[in-house]
Amino acid sequence: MKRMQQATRLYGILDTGYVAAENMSRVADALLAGGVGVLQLRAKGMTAEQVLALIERHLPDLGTKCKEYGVPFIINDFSEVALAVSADGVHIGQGDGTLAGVRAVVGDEMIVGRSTHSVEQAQDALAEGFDYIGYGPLFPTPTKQGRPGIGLEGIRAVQKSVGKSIPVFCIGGIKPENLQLVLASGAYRVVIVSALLQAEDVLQSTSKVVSTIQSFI
Ligand code: TZP
Ligand code: MG
Repeated sequence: MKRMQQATRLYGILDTGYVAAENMSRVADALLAGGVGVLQLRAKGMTAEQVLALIERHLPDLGTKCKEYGVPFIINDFSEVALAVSADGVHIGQGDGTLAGVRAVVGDEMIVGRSTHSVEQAQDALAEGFDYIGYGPLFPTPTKQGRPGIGLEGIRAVQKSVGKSIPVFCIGGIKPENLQLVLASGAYRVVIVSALLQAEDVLQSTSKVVSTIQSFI
């Protein structure tokens, strides 16, 4: 498995829809200390310049902290921001262009991930050469408005079709309450956004989720 660690099973997202700028650094620390294996910064509705300013003002040490934890730091949507802050990767959706377009900006070393919503899109992402995929939303979620939940039935088919060559992260509406069900439906890796960011104790919730995931082989 290139670029991503085999052991990485929980992907955390620092999402500006849930965390105020002044709390970002504290919440990032809690996600990292709680045991996320990848950390993405997602700022829907912001421009690249605004995301860069947010990082400079509120998260100047995040890249260094992620390195200390051995956790890849990923920027959602903006290749130029990833390059400017020396992030470890970029994540793009179906409508965000091609892998070649991202590589033209960030070069060959960065991790580049793609959101997928079907077996076909997962296959396409694999063939194109993405380093990992997200698959979802499994359930409808306020974090990704306007998208239907695609259910749990396709998880095994996607994982089978992608094989072991790149990691598949299931996403969308996953919470401590349904995590066992998601794992029992074949998910090996998951992304959890709102349920961790809105937890009373982010560190403790993250580490509980990590324990639950690890108890599932
Ligand atoms: N892509 C598909 S679902 C989703 C994204 C970014 C949001 C997942 O957030 P949550 O809060 O864990 O449902
Ligand atoms: Mg996008």
